[in-house]
Amino acid sequence: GGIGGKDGEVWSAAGGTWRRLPGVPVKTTMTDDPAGPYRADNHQWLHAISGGRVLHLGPSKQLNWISTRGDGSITPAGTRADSTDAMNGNAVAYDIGKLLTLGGATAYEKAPATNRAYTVDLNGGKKPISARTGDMSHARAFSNSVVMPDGKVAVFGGQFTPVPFSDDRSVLTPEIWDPATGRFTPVASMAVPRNYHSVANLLPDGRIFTGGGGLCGGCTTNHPNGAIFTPPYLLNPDGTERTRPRLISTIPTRTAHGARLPVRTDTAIASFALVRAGAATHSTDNDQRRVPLTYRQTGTHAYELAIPTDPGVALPGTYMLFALDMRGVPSKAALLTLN
Ligand SMILES: [Cu+2]
Repeated sequence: GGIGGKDGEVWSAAGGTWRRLPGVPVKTTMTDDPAGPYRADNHQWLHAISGGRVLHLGPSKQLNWISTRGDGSITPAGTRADSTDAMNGNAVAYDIGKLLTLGGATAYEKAPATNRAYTVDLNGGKKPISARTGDMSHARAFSNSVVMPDGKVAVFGGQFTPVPFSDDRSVLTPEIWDPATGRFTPVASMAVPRNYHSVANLLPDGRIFTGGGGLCGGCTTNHPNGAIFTPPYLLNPDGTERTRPRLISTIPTRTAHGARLPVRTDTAIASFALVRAGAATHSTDNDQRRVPLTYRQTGTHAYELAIPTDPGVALPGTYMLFALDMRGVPSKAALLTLN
């Protein structure tokens, strides 16, 4: 409630209680929005890592390290290369300590969106390393982006100039970003605009749900419906469905950090990945993250997966476990809760 003054707080799962962080004033994290604090503190991109620390990596052009210990603290962590403020853009944790940011605008509404995208890499030490990657074909704000089990990121919807409850200049062509090339490739177009209040989520079968948009009382742009996107990795060139690898052993529904997980499959596997269940709202999804797993082969189509020991790498929560074959085709996922 209210406008401004929303300084940091930490929620404790154990007690169900909130603790204030007087050392984490919201002011440091705001964009330069012409609408002032009503908009400037909105929809922050927050990425939790080890030791109770969080990288605040947007939508303001200024990045910050946040510590949640004691009273908390916040310290500057550079910028996203040549990025301006990118309100209503997306940030996606596509690999361990690696995020893709894209789109957004310098103001919450009625400012032109950007087609630029950036990588932010936390693995190099103290300061995150930001770099410009390929541009999208389309400028977008109010889009949603989803990391897939192979580490590529699919972006859906958005519009050239963000206007809440409007579908003007909607982008109907999704694009897929490849971390290996830094390029975006357009894919099959959507029938329904997905802008303000829309969502996109990876499904346990490796497809992607896109839905919603609008959803105010009497707006003409309400979209109380959804669609399923089938990524190219599930299809042969002629459009028929590819044969998928299968997890054939029973995967436990719960496991712990540092656990070794035996897995049997029906074919040779090239990689395994955990993708954390998303929580998409207002073009922001701080919950989704992809964690590729290290593993060793123990027999024919038999593997032992190493669940990361660090809860800052594999945040507690529910994950989809995918096995990918030599062609990059993912299995259907087993759901696995890490706590
Ligand atoms: Cu809203």
